[in-house]
Amino acid sequence: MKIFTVVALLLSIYFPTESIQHFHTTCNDVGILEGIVDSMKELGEMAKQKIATIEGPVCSKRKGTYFHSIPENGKYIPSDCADVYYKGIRSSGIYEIWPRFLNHPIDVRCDMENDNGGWTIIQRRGDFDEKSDFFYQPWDIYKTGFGNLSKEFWLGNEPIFALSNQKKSVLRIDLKDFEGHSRYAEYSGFVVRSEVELFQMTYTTYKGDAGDSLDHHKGASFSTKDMDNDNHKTHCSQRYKGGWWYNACHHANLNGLYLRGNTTEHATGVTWFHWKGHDYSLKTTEMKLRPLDFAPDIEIPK
Ligand SMILES: [Ca+2]
Repeated sequence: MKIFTVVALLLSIYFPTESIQHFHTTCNDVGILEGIVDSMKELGEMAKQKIATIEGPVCSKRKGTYFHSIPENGKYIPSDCADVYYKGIRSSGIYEIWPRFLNHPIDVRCDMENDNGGWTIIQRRGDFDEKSDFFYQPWDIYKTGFGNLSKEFWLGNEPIFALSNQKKSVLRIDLKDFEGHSRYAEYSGFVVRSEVELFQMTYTTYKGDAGDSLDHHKGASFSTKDMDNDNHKTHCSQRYKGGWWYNACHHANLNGLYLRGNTTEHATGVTWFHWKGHDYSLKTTEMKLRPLDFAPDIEIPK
C-alpha cells in the first residue's frame, strides 16, 4: 500500500465530509484536534506495523462493496462479520476475523439473522447466571474485552475502535424485556475514537422504535470505575456501576447491573430510558456493527 494511500485513508477516517465543522470551530476545539492528530499518529504506526506483517491486502470491488481480508498461511481471514457473510456463511455463531487496525485476529460472535445479518456483535447481555456486577470492570479490562462469546461479553474498546474505523459503520442495538417485547435502535456513522481520545463515541443519525437514548451520550468519552471521563461532578461509572460513554450521567446504561426487570435501585440496572425508564433492567441486549454499505445480495466467489 503506497504511503499516500495510507494518508488518504487516515484523512478519510478523521475528516469525513460530515465533520467539516472541525474547520469552523473555536479555540475550545483545539484540544479535540490535537487528540485527532495524536490518533492519526497512532493509526499511522498501526498501519506501518500491519503493512510489515502482510504481503498485501486483498481487495476486490463488486457492486460498490469492498471485500477486505488478510492472507495468512494461504487462508483469508475476513475483516468483520459482513465479510464472513460475503463468503456464503448464513449461520449466527462464533467466527475468526481480523480487523484492519488490529495486529492479530480475534474471535467474534456474528448475527446473521437480524435485518439480513452481517453484524459483528460488540456487546451482549442476557440471563446467563453471571454475577449481576459482571460488567463493573476497570479501564484495562474494558479496553481488551471480557466475558464469554457464548454468554455475556464486551468485545473490547480497542476492537470496537478498529471495527468502527475500518469502514463507515452502523450500530444496531437489539433490546428485549422480561415480558417478551423487543425494540431496536440503529445509529449510522457510528465511530469510536482511539484510547488517546478516551474511546470517545459519536454517530450521525438514529432510527428505530426503542427511542434515542444514546443521544445524551453522543460525543462522550468512555468511563470506567477507575477512570472518570464524564461530564458530571460525581463519578458516573461508580454511581451507575458500569463502563459506558457517560455524560452527565445517562439515558442508557447497557453495561450496568443485571437486575432482572423492575427494580428499586435507581438507574443502576441494564436500562434504556426512552423505552422502559431508569428503573427497569432489561433481559437481553445486543450491540452490533455492520458496514454502512452492506449489500446482502453479494457473495464473493470461493
Ligand atoms: Ca465526573
